[in-house]
Amino acid sequence: MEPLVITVAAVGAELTLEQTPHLPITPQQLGETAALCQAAGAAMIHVHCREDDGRNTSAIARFGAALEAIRAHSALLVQFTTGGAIGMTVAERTAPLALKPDMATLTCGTVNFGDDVFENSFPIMRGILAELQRHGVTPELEIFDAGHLSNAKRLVAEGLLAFPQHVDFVLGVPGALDASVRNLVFLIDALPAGCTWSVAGIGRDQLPLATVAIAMGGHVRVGLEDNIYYSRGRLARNDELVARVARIAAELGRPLATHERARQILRIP
Ligand code: KMH
Ligand code: ZN
Repeated sequence: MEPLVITVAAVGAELTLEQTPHLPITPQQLGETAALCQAAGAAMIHVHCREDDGRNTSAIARFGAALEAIRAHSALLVQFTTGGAIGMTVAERTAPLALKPDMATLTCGTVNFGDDVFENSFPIMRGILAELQRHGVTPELEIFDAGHLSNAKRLVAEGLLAFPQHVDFVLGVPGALDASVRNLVFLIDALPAGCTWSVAGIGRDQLPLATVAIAMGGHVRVGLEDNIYYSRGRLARNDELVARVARIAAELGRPLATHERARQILRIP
């Protein structure tokens, strides 16, 4: 089986320090987290940025400082969010792409997100895709719901995207597709030939879906953005979540991808 690419989604846009003290808020903390997660077995970091007071930001200066700190402390591939936070404009969501990270997300459809709506209409997706292409940044297609894969296929039919792509199934968001093995298998079966995939289970579904992905030859995203607990009632650190996936992979005989190997697997030029 192909080596396992572990991505750490370290902070997200919504969590607060009241929920967990382990969030990397500053660029320096993101850099230190990157170093710890690389040592634990990660090959890529998914990046959102915060101001010092914890508020989400799309400021290019903050993403630039984060990129510099991550690269100073680690060799991890750097994947920027273009999902940002609820309510952000396409211009805000895509501004950091000018820094040319290794990869960036493209959420492939609108979805309920708790009590909010995470809006990704076709004009929004086309706008983000145009910016990804303008800056030569490789997309990771984020699939929160079954119809999102159909939307990605429509973008391909429009000539805006070509398969194969790397796809991340984000399962278990309140308001989107449940994080079941049955749903994961259904989605994998609907993938165009040659696509690679990873899974990001939300909350308590993170660990079982990661384990299934290791066994099936997929890849794994873990981290506080998706799940803040190590076990019931016990808050996690990002590197502990990565280390646990690495240990399970070792038990199952699945080697880990280095950042160089991950670049090949994810088709990052
Ligand atoms: N914060 C969510 C609304 C992504 O990073 O691409 C969107 C999100 C997705 O986190
Ligand atoms: Zn994110």
